[in-house]
Amino acid sequence: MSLSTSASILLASSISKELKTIAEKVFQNQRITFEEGVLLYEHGELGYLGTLANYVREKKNGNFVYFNRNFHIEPTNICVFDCKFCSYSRLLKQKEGTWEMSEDEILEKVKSYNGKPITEVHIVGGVHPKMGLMYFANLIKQIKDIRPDIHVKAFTAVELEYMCRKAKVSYEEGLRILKDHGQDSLPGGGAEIFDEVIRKQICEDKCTADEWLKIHETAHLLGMPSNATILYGHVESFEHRIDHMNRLRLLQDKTNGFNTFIPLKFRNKENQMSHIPEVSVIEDLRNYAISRIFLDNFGHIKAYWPMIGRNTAQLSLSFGVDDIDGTIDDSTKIYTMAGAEEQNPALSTQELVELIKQAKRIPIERDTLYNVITDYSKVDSSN
Ligand code: V47
Ligand code: SF4
Repeated sequence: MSLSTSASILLASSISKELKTIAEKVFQNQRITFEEGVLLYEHGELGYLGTLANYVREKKNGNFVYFNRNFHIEPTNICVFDCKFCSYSRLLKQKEGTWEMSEDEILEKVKSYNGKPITEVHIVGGVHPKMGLMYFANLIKQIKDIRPDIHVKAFTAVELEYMCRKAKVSYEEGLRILKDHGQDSLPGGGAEIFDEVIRKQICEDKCTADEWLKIHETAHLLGMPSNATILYGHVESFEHRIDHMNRLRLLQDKTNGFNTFIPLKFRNKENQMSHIPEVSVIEDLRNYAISRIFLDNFGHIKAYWPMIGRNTAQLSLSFGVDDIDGTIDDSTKIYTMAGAEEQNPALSTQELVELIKQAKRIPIERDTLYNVITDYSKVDSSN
């Protein structure tokens, strides 16, 4: 046997020993370290990762898969920032391809859902230089006047940082104003990759990682829960993905204010990073699984089905995912413009329920805070 063959056998056996140690830790409900997270990315094969992630997923969420009935409002795609991965935003001075909804159009859209059992409106968009904190606070108040029952999940930390800076208020003051006007929680966008070097390469002019984390921490302290995302599969390394999740895990230890973690796969259509190939479905599934294993203090892992498509969303339910977002009603353009699987994302509740049942899981319609609205194991699905 040559020296290099025996060295690689030794290496392989030490890696398999480490993978065995990680498996033991997971089955004993112990937290894995940064280095172990990286090792999972480097050496964990799909079946092994799926087994571990499914163990964690079933311990936390049994056989349930959550979804909600929601729609999106994207008030504008005009944005002062220039994220290299963004296919959706346009500068104010650009004439083509921009949209700006008027206040009346936004309120009409909300009214169009009157009588429909929608529980959440998700409001995000470009960072428009002329739409400020008080404009949005009053908008939310009017939305709540129309639909007092609806949960308003609005504004990424990127939008909030800009609004607070322009209005010359602290994050706490800004968030308090929005909360008093009816905002209930924050979506998870704008996190991208926290590592400062990568952030500079892909979105250098928007809020920093520390600002993103501070805004979410402040929201949690004010009683506004939030989500967290990661944008993966571009120029980042496995270390950067684990570093990102580690910063979230530390904040969650402190506040317990995150509801769910949403891995977002980089899509490469018509943006400044279009030369970067997209990662495979196998890598998507590995990434969901490692997120589930690493983020031991997050209740839920969400697969955003309009982006990865309904087939991969179904598969992800065996790799740590317990939430597939909502009905959406064809109300978002962020992903369709970036080349997502679903070009007109809308699923009826019945279709979502069927999709989950086909994966042999129990569909649960939830509200934004994961209170159960309907447990479909107790409902005749022909209804
Ligand atoms: O921050 C932009 C991402 C995010 C691309 O909280 C892209 O429930 C892939 O955060 N390829 C905004 N991703 C959307 C978001 C979100 C979505 C669904 C649910 C929730 C939630 C939050 O979209 C941005 C950015 O990371 N994004 N361009 C692209 N080319
Ligand atoms: Fe603007 Fe958001 Fe697009 Fe960045 S990702 S350019 S902040 S709309």
